[in-house]
Amino acid sequence: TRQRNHLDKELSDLRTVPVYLSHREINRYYEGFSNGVLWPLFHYQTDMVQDDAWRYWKTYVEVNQRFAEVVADKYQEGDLIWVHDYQLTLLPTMLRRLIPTARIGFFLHIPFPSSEVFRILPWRTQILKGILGADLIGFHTYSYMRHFTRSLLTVLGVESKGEIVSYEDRTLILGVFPMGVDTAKFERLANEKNVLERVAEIQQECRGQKLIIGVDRLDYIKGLPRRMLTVDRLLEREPSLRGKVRMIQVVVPSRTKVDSYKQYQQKLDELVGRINGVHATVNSVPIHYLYRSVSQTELVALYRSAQLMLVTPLRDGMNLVAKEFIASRTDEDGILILSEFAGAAAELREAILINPYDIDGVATTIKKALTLPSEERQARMRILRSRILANNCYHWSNNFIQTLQKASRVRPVAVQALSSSD
Ligand code: ADQ
Repeated sequence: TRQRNHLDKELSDLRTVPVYLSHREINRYYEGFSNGVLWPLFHYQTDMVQDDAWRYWKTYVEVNQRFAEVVADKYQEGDLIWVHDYQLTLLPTMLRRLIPTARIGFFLHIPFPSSEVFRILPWRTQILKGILGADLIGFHTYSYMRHFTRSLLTVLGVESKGEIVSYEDRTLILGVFPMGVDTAKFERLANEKNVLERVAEIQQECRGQKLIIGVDRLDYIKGLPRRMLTVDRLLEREPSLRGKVRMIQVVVPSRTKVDSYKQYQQKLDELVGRINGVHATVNSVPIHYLYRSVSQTELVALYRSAQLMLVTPLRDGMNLVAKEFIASRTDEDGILILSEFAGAAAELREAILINPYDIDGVATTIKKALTLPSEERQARMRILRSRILANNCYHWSNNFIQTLQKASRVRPVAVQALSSSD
């Protein structure tokens, strides 16, 4: 109790109200249903969906209800409510019941899958109805939004007109809000003296080797084994590159209690060991694998030091690492190889887009990219930079909030006018 009181006080100083969960709830609601069912399904990893999902559903509902009660208790007339992500899909409608006039926004940080994949979910109806309690529903890309409207139609029979959905007696707006990063912060860090010193140090340690980097949370959606196999294939096909390229892969431990993550980590460890065993020379190993979180300084120094960054998720809602890399390249150099299955690919067309499943093809792309002339590297980086600088994380949140303010003012009459004009 003493610990909890202390925590309550600290959170209240941050104007934050906690919702406490028991071990059992964390197990079933968070690890079981959210991360063991919704996460893999929404990322098209259907084999990873836990087959005992039905054991967890009840707790998922209960915890969403608890959040609803806590929010309703704190709610004051005129507040805007912004619900985030797949752990809280039922919350918008639960809140709508408790506070019918509330202005509620919902943003999904992960992909919304094709309706053919979404309808695998036994609770597809409840989840869609849960989200529909919001006035504004936001996604990272147009294609996620289209998948959502298609699911509304096939699962619920609810039609949408462009970005407008009429559901029961209400009108909702859908919107695309590609999330950005704090570009000013990364630019500032990238030019700091200690970061530049660290860049020089890293480059010296590389002794003229081309540096390729990867930075990811440990997750099976990030495509890490295939990425390692791509490096393997590159060195197998081009033995002359052995000792000439160095890959630094930083992996941040995550969801370490979930079994599928533990197995994945083991698989990755073994793979890196094998590849290094095969391609190492007396004085260099190809893959430097760091299984830990690194400081912001070190992260930006890595972004700045690399010739090439590999962002190759099998699916990813957006992928902010790709944008942080671009924001850090104040030198307007560096190449980004980006999976076409990351939400970021919809905006970052000047990156080199690849299919992460095509291991041999990506190996060829890396080889070519490493010899790209500097004018082309810079031309691509300049456009990428202008694009992400214009859409940073502050722009993202302001845009969502302003649209929510407008969306929650839309009444059926106004909607009639809107829909007849499109
Ligand atoms: P994540 O899957 O966590 O986010 P991502 O968007 O890449 O993935 O963000 C990861 C964050 O962690 C970045 O800010 C990065 O700097 C930091 N990070 C990663 N590796 C690190 C390391 N080794 N050391 C220190 N920091 C590290 C989810 C979705 C994404 C979506 C975001 C935001 O899965 O697709 O982009 O939400 O909506």
